[in-house]
Amino acid sequence: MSNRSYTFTHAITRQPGRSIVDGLRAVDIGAPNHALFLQHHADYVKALESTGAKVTILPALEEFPDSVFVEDAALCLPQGAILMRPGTDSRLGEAATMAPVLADLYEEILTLEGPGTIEGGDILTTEREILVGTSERTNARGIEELRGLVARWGYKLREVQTPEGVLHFKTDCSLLDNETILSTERLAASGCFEGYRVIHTAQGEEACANAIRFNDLVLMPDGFPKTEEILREAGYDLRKIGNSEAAKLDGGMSCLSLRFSPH
Ligand code: CIR
Repeated sequence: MSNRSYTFTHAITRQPGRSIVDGLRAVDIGAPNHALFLQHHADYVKALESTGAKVTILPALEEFPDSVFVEDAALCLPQGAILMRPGTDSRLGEAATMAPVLADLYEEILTLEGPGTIEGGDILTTEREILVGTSERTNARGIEELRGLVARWGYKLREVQTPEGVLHFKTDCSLLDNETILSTERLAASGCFEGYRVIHTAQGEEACANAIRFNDLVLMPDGFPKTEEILREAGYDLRKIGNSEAAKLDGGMSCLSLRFSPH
C-alpha cells in the first residue's frame, strides 16, 4: 500500500503578519502575540524541514489577517492542486493568492468556482478517500463541485458532518497513518470513521485533535500530556509545537501548512 496521504516532499507555509491580531475567532480570549506566533511558526517549519521536505515560507500578507492558515485556501493532491473557496468574506480572497505559488509546483491547477464554499480545514484526505465535513464554512454545493473535480483523478469523496460549534472537520481529527485517525470522542461517535482504527484524544484534551502526520513525524500542539502518552505508546514519533497563539484564533497544526508531493 502506498502512503501518499502522509508522505510529502513539499510544504507551503506563510508567516503570520502583524494583522494576525485581527484574525477571526469564535470566542475572544485575547489577541495573539505576534512575536510568539513567529517563534512557534519557525519551530513548526523546522520540524517539517527535519523530515527532508522542501518548505516554502511565503511572506506575510497583512491584508488577510488569517492568511497564516494556508491550509484553508487549497487542496493539494499528487495529481494537481485545487483552489478552495473560503466560506467567510474576509478569507475568500486568500485562494487566489495561492494560484501563482502552486503554479510553480503543479502542471494542473483547478479552481472551485462556486457558488458553494469549502475550506481546506474541512477536508481530511486518507489513503482510501477524501472526507469533507459540512460546517459553517463548507456547504453541500461546494462539496458537490469538489466531488466532480477530484473524480477525474480517481478519488472517492464522502460527505460527513463537522460537529455543531466546531470550526472545521479537522479541528476534531487528524490522520495518523494509513488506517488510523486521531479523533475527539464527540466526532468519532458520529460513526464517520467506521472501518478505520480510531485513537481518541484524552478526556479534557479535545483541543489537541488537530495534529498532522508528516512523513515519519506526528506534530501535535504542546500541552496535552495524556494524549501525548497515548500516541507515544502507540509508537508515533512526536514533535510538540507551541500553539498558544494560533489556538486563540481556532488554529492548529494542520491549518499552518499545505502538504503535498506533486507528481
Ligand atoms: C478562521 O477562523 O478561519 C481562522 N481564525 C482559523 C482557521 C483555522 N484553519 C484550519 O483549521 N484549517
